Amino acid sequence: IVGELEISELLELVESFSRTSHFDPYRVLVVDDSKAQSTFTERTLNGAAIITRSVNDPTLALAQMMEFAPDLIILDMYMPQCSGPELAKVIRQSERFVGMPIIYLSGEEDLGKQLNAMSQGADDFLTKPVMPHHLIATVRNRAIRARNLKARMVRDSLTGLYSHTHILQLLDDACARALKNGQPLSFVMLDIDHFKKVNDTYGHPMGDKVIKSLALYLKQRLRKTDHIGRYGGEEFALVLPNTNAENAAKVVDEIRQRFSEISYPAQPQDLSCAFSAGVAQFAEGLDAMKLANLADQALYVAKHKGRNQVAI
Ligand code: GH3
Ligand code: MG
Ligand code: MG
Ligand code: MG
Repeated sequence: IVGELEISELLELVESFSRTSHFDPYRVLVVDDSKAQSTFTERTLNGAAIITRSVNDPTLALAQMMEFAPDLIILDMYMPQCSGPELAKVIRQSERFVGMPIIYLSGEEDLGKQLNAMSQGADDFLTKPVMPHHLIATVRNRAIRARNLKARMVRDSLTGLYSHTHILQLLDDACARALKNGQPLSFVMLDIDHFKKVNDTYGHPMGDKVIKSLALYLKQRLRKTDHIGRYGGEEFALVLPNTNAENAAKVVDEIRQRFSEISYPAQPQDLSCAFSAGVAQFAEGLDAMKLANLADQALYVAKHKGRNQVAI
């Protein structure tokens, strides 16, 4: 399709893609050893259309965070298995949860103890009994800011694709899943050929347009279950679940062919670009970093063999 679209139409499509966002209700994990307290907290938040889950054993909190993917955590301070501050400290050690808001909800009224608990990486301290609208307002304010921040970290602002860090995290998750279910998984690194020359000849804004249009084409062409990242300047990374290296190379080569046929209107003459790609398939004993290295090595081979091609 892209071959027949004018670049201006393409960019309009890019804009409309980034404008459509659907609101997901906030998700809150409630960690409290008292079932009565967590039920009360959950009911209050559910009344404000906030989705909740509770764990009464704090040692299960991390596993629930991975599974439930909350926007925010409400934490009790005193629990028999592990205290709130201890749990907060562990949560903060995981790179995945560095930005996760943690709010204490506790009967502790001693300001010194409250501040001490906060110093382990929490954002707020609410004392029981809390007014429902106070709880709801605190959760909403924290959650909206955390989401905005996360969206900025997860997505690349030029293309709307996943950021370098996030695509590697998705690859990490995909490796774990592939190991468990035995399905094939491929990782692809893709790099636009002679891109420096594009910038030098046509200017940086034209370079940006090429990057955006390739991003859009990848989004249009790949499956919903595939993940697309902007790995670096003119480098992209693809996580393709349920796909072996051979099939991945086939799809990427098709995309390569179509992309190389696009003619961008420009002076002194229209511009066409190409990319090279390297494909690597997941196998036991590999992890995200090793797989990325293999794809990078394959990309290097494709470049060396003359560019505008895909290598495994
Ligand atoms: P090769 O075929 O070996 O990949 O050659 P190349 O010129 O593409 O390789 P190199 O990685 O040396 O150059 C990439 C260039 O991409 C350098 C940089 O100026 C440009 N670039 C990186 N990010 C952006 C961006 O966001 N926008 C634009 N317009 N250019 C970018
Ligand atoms: Mg308690
Ligand atoms: Mg490069
Ligand atoms: Mg390049």
